[in-house]
Amino acid sequence: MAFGRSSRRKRHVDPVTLKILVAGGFGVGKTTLVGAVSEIRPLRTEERLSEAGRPIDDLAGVEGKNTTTVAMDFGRITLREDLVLYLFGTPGQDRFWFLWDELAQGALGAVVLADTRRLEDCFAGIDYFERRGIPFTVAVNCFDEAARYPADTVRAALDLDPEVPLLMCDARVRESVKEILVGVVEHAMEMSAKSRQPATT
Ligand SMILES: Nc1nc2c(ncn2[C@@H]2O[C@H](COP(=O)(O)OP(=O)(O)OP(=O)(O)O)[C@@H](O)[C@H]2O)c(=O)[nH]1
Ligand SMILES: [Mg+2]
Repeated sequence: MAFGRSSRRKRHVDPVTLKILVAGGFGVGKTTLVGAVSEIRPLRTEERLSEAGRPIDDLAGVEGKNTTTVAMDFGRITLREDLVLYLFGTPGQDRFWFLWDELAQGALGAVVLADTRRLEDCFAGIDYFERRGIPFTVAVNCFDEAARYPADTVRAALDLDPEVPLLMCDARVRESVKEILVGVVEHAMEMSAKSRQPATT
């Protein structure tokens, strides 16, 4: 009897854990995105934006913002019972660039968040992942106040390679963020399958 029972019991499978970076310019919604999907209380390293930082911290579009990430955000989401993502949100300001190489180690892929009001702020993130061959997708965080543009217009403005997916999202909404994360995992898998195929030329 005992044998029969245990054979019916579901076998425990250790989930695959993948590391995903969430990058993008200052105030684009990285901390918000990690907080929206994380099933653990996200670790945040927020500091108050001070009067002293005012000349450097351009708040146009996010005037209500009074904190900024100074090291990273960390969160976790179980996409499927056998697939867990660890999310690392990067600091958005240029003065924290020195942290990026640490954060990027072992990353399977990345999401570059973009705000159409300050598209140029995500160029540095895109360049970074392109140069290191880390698969990434671009997610436009559709702020209520920002004008909407067709995906192709944004792609052209960013000069994205055709294979890089571009999606629209609301960083505050769990389901919307989940879609973005599934997208980046799928894209990274495709890229890795492609790189294993023998060259055809
Ligand atoms: N309306 C709207 N507001 C948002 C959205 N995403 C984020 N916000 C707000 O925008 C501000 C910036 O969000 P954060 O998540 O702190 O941005 P961040 O990219 O982590 O910023 P840094 O770490 O300073 O680079 C916050 O006040 C959020 O509440 C969005 O999709 N729509
Ligand atoms: Mg942040």
